[in-house]
Amino acid sequence: MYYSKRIETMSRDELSALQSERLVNCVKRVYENVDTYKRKFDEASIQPGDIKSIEDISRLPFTYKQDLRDNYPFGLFAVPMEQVIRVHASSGTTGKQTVVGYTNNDIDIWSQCMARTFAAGGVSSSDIIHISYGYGLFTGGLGAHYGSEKLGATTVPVSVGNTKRQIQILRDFGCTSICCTPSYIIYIAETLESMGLTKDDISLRRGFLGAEPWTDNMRRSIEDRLGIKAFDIYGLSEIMGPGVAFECDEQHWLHVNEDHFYPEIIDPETLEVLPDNTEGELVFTCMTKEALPLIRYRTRDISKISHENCSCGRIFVRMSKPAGRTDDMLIIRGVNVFPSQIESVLLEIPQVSPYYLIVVDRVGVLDTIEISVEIKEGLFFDEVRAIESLKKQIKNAVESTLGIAAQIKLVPPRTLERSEGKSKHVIDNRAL
Ligand code: DLL
Repeated sequence: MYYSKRIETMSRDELSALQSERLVNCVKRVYENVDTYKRKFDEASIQPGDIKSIEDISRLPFTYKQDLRDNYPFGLFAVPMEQVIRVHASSGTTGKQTVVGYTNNDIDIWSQCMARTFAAGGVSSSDIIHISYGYGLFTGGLGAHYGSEKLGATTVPVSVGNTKRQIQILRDFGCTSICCTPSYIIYIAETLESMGLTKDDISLRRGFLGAEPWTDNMRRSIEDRLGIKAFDIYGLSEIMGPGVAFECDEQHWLHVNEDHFYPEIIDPETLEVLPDNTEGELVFTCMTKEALPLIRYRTRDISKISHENCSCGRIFVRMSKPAGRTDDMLIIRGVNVFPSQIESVLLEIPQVSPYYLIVVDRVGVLDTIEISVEIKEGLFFDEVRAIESLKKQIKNAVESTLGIAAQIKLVPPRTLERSEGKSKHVIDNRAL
């Protein structure tokens, strides 16, 4: 199903023409209204008139998270404050919050992008959408909320917390779709089971899960456990919030809302733009945003893009499930390791749950890595031999995938911290 079929299925030539027109306008707007961009363009000896089509985009300078911090809170806004009707902020782990703003039109486009996301997953106005992303400065709750209303679905603004009450609402209201992080839906499934209920006691059919990396293995396990189809949704506050990219029925890579956000993949070292199917850092340009139109924003997210046709008929380019962030990558004894790789390994092992915590430390000059893994309910924790052999199995699997030796610690069910929003999988004591 489409929300805006004409746009989502237009020809590549038509789309390029639209992108060119939008980019040319956007570059002019930022040059005239945002001091930082005027300076960046002048330094790069680029005048707005030099940008004539979307092909010229690679001539433009990049924008960094630091630019938002340096201009905290509203310094990169391209419109006067009386036109800004909403702000959100993302906390991040270091430094000041990043503040983002929206005009009336920006909120309308954001809602459309989220409505496309829901429609692509088969949701219509007859569905009831339960929203468990946080409401507030985080973009998840209100982003999904406005999209659900735009589509005409019945919107249930639950926000995070009180999981038992969430389950009661899911049951009593007959909610058919849910929006939350992948880690929170696993916690919901676990709580449902601990209440003596099964997936047959709720009416959920679809989940729109995102805001953190998750693997296809995790998707399969969520789908089986809750009897739903689970769609990945991607976005970031700086560009808009959820709704930058979404999965269609194929569940294979995410379509970027390419009429509004132009994606590029670059090599983070050489800054060169990379061809299709090559992994690198995602960069976005917001061609239609009014309040905060960022140019070539370096997301730090690692992905690849493909222009291959999709059987769903959408023209929009697809990005692979983000594998993590360049700043999440752990370098352990010189080997690059992403938490998502460890998660993939663990999910192949039926005796363990998807909860894990990676602790990295340094003893002398040597990095150490310990992975605490929760075993599944019902396993006998007192059988020493079984435990030792499970530990060995995990250790070997991690070693053969990542090429590094890790200490494995098995912990009883329900002992690692649960998260209602984005989960934290890594403690790196080396940085302390
Ligand atoms: O997390 C927006 C969002 C809300 C997306 C709800 C999807 C659903 P921020 O808090 O600014 O915004 O965090 C953005 O989260 O740069 C990625 O590193 C990560 N991220 C978001 N979605 C995904 C995903 C929201 N589907 C940062 N897969 C991004 C992997 C994701 N990482």
